Amino acid sequence: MAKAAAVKGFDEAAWSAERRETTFEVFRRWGYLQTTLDPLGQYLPKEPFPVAVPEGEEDAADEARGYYCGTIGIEFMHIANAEKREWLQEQMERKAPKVDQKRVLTHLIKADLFEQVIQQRYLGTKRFSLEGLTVLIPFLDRVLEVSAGSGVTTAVLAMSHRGRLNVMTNTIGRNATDIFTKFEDVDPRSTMGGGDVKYHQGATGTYRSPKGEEIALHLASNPSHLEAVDPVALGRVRAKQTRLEADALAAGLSDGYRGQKQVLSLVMHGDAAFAGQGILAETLNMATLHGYNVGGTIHVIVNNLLGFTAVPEEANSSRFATDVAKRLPIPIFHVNAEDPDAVMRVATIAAEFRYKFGSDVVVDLVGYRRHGHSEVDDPTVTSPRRYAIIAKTPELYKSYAAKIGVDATAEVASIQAAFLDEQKVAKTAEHSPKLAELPGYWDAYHGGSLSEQDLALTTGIDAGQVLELSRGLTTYPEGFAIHPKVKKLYEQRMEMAEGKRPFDYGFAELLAYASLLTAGTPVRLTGQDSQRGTFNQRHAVLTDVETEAKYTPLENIGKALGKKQGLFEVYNTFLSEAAVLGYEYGYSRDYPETLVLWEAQFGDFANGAQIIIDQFVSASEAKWHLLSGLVMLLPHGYEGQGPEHSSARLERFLQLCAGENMVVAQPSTAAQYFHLLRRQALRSVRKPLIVFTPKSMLRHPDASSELKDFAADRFLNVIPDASVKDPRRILVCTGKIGHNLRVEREKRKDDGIAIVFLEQMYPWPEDEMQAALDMHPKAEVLWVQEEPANMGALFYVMPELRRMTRDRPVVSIKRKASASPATGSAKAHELEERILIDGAFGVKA
Ligand SMILES: Cc1ncc(C[n+]2csc(CCOP(=O)(O)OP(=O)(O)O)c2C)c(N)n1
Repeated sequence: MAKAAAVKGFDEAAWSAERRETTFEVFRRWGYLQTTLDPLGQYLPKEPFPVAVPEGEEDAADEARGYYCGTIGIEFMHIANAEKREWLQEQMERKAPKVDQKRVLTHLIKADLFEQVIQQRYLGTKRFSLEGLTVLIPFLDRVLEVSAGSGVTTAVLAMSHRGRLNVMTNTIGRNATDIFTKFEDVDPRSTMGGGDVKYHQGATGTYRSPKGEEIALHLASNPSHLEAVDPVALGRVRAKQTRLEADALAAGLSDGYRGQKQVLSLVMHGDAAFAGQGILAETLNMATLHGYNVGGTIHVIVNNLLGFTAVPEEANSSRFATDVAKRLPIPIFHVNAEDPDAVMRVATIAAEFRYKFGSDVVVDLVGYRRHGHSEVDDPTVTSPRRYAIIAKTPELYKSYAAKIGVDATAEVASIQAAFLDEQKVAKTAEHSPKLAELPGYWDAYHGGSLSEQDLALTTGIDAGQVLELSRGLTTYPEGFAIHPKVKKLYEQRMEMAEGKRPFDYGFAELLAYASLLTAGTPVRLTGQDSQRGTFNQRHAVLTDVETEAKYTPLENIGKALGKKQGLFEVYNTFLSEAAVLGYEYGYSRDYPETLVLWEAQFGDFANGAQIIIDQFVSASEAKWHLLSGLVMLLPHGYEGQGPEHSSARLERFLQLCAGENMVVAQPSTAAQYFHLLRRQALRSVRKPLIVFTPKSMLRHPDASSELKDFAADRFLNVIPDASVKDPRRILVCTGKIGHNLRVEREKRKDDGIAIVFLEQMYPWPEDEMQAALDMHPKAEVLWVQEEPANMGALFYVMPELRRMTRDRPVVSIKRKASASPATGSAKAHELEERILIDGAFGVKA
């Protein structure tokens, strides 16, 4: 070095700073590989750097090692944004800030003793203990403290089984007695056939920071299916943010980000689940998308390096369970969970980062699992070495108290006594407490059965209103270069409104939205290509052919008509079903006033979201008393497009129906669709609505409607057929096949056939169907469906029809049972349909 300095003009300080910087760059990029993360020293051994440290830079290397190779590892050099990288670097390359160690210790004691009291008093029950990762409790406390200081007033938290009861008590602030009462299971009769296990239920509470700031906390109810709750939580956050934003807007206070700054999204994960479940990867992809952004989610991996009995090398192909998060330009922290001070430091940086940059951030808390997967499971069978180490590892509060030099004996005794007291109270409690209380905006809505008001509801609008709304719907700015085809369509829509042309589905739908929006109901519609509509039918968003600028008439309909309006959102979603449906379900949970709709591109693809349908949409009222008015739009119909573009699997939805849990409908005309959507929004009951929507029928003359149809009182659950007298047969059907049968009847001039449309399948429209059947008491009854015998509504409808017709025979016409929903050949499809229709008219094939 001395030699180099002798060269004339050589700036030694700059040269040395550059060498130091180069050395630091190596540690910033690769330091996380040389951290000590597994507290038990078994997994995640140090790995050599892929790049050598520059020679002669030992001092700089030592300093950098101190920042990047201790008990905190950070992956952040994949973030292209220099401001974010530099900010993170600054946080890491400085002395660790002071930690309120006594507060941390208290939380650690509470976390461990809560588990120990359950273990003592309810031996042999599952609780999915947090022991081995009790640092989660002070971690959450710190995140919330920093967040409260940054202006957060509400947080939605989600997590699976691990440590959930602990978080409910020690973070959310649920009375421990309530939790213990669940172990007592004192009131089984109240939940027969419904309810849920204690470690799935939601909870609400309040966080109070040391300075007295408060955050309303909501822990989302979740099912066993790991990670399924992730998008649901984010959707809930978005709804809460949108509500705040709408309130701010109304008060003239909106800055566009108020909601995001005030509502925090925090999701906890198991390590194996984070690495394994695709819905998590889908959820990560929402981070910055316009329709899904929530201003950053703090993801926390409660990482015990085990997934049931699986070890890390069985759980993920890469070094860390978190590697899937590298799809995003966000920091990933790994921290040894047995170093609470380091964990507090990471909590602070993570919460500040989320707030400062509105970005996701991942924190991987690496600890262990003191017991088996559940407490009734013996882990020494599969992980004997790890559990031998665990047996010798003291509780964290003990080692931490020793480290900070505090005698915690008295505090331990008093915390233990408090939990034991609460347990005693639980033993004598008479009823299970309700774990979730709904916010005030749910007051106007109810579950269970339809109210009188719902039954009396009318949804029609008169011709004057149709005309006015249609003007708003077809107005766009002057100079906007609209596509000639869309221009023509918009002109045709005005002709529909003027009664010169029948209404098609696409316009009837927009008319329903327009009528709701201008009466103050917000509407949120999402789905792949939903702005235009997969079948080119909607055109809710216009594209300027010269600039590609977008214009959405429904966003501006209030302005166009000189009225107030509700918020209209329509998004083309990314290519996901599970996460997107989960998100919209979550949104509907926190915004019951909004008509929330998710549209599948083709109905079949909804099976990619099956967990959300089974675990949330159909069952949340029964399990958690939680309601949703979510609408699923599922294009359905046999049109020769092959196995995956025909069936929305009607049978599966009908099989999920019981106890008035949801509504399943297939409106056969444009106006019926209009009334159904309005009914869904205007009812006071909140039930998910599954709508089987048309494809080729979107513009079919038989499915179109007249102006007067929009003025009808309401949606008809059954459309009877009074067009024929004394028919020999009543064909009962739903959807597209009914129109085909009508066309056939016309062709054959056969007036011996009545065609009855079942428009609402569930709840079964008993009275309306009885009336439709009684209209033609001598006719034989046939159920006709396009689906094969093992699919469609057959299994559901036949017993109902048989019961209702008593002495009249009921038979069915359908395709023969098949493993695949539909043929791949368009010609075979036509042939099958011919046979079906001939059968319905009584012609032998
Ligand atoms: C989708 C899904 N598949 C399988 C299971 C069964 N299961 C329950 S917990 C668990 C292991 C989870 O491991 P991890 O995510 O690491 O969380 P931990 O229990 O270790 O905290 C498994 C496989 C499940 N609940 N959900």
